[in-house]
Amino acid sequence: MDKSKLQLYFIMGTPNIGDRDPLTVLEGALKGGITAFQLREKGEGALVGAELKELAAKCKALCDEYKVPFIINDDVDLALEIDADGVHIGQEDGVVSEVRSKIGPDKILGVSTHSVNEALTASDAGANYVGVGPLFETDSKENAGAAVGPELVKEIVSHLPGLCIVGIGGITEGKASKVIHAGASGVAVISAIAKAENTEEATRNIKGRVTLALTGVEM
Ligand code: 3NM
Repeated sequence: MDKSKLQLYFIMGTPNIGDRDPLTVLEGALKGGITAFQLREKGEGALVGAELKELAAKCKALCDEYKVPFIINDDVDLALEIDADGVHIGQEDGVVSEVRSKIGPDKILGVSTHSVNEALTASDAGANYVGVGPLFETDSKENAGAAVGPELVKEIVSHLPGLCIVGIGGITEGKASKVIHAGASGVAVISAIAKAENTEEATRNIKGRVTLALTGVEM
């Protein structure tokens, strides 16, 4: 896949944003320069059924306006129904090769991984990119496990140099460049954008750090 689409990958669901409007938060992030978006409705109060479908369709329309890929977490059927650009699954959410067969060759398929072996298996089974984490401590995912640090990204890159990797878990503006320097194509964040007071500004600041780290011109 086009690695540049992973530079700043925003993940959000309604449980991450309190009583704010998800489309307002998403639009702020799009204006600030996110390069991909994943709708992840998980946890207490998460939308399901018709409400989830309605929100997903609206998020897709907004992402389309900004030409940013729209990815759905876990729900392969919903992704197909609303013609999302891709799906992201965890280790427990299905067999990667089966999901690939179901969505066809053109949609983006991302897989959460936590070791070199998992990354290799996902890549062989047809993943376009892998998420690697949690790199730092995070409150956004239940049972995320212990922070593994950017070293795991480095290790996976050394074994699988061609693989698109996005670092995830506790990434903030201050930590983004460490993740890129470890060899990731980009950073995936929930809180650093979803919980920011000014969504657009926070997004722009993280994007700036990522871009500088990728071009190697930071001081
Ligand atoms: N997956 P925040 S960590 C959704 O390690 C998710 O696979 C992770 O949220 C993994 O940016 C995580 O707020 C939560 O830490 C990321």
